[in-house]
Amino acid sequence: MNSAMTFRSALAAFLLSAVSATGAFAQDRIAVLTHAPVAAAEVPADAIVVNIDKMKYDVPELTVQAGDTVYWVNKEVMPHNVAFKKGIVGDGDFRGEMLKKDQAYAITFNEAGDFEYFCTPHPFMRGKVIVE
Ligand SMILES: [Cu+2]
Repeated sequence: MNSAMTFRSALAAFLLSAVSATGAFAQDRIAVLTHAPVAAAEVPADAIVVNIDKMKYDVPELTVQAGDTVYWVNKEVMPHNVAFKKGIVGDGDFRGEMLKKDQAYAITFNEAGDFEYFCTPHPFMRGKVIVE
């Protein structure tokens, strides 16, 4: 299975899960294209990207417009993710899948606001997306 097929399979799985509106995707203020990480090579050339390297998010404070999609790309061997505390993106908390080296994770921000996030296993890693 090539990576493009994997991406489409994950997208189909997401669409199915969106119908039931339960679990990790039942968040009010964001949308996650695929809960499974995608290869960094699949990130569009014009994407808004936050790289993760040397135990840091390289753009710790990022400003975007409502409707924009942000891609996080892990550049190092240490696995990282993107997580939000309870109440930030919905009623519950949100924990993105762990990213291995050269894997990406995309979140679309649908509403204006400040969205502070952190890395689940390294809570000293923090960032913020400001949606206008
Ligand atoms: Cu981390």
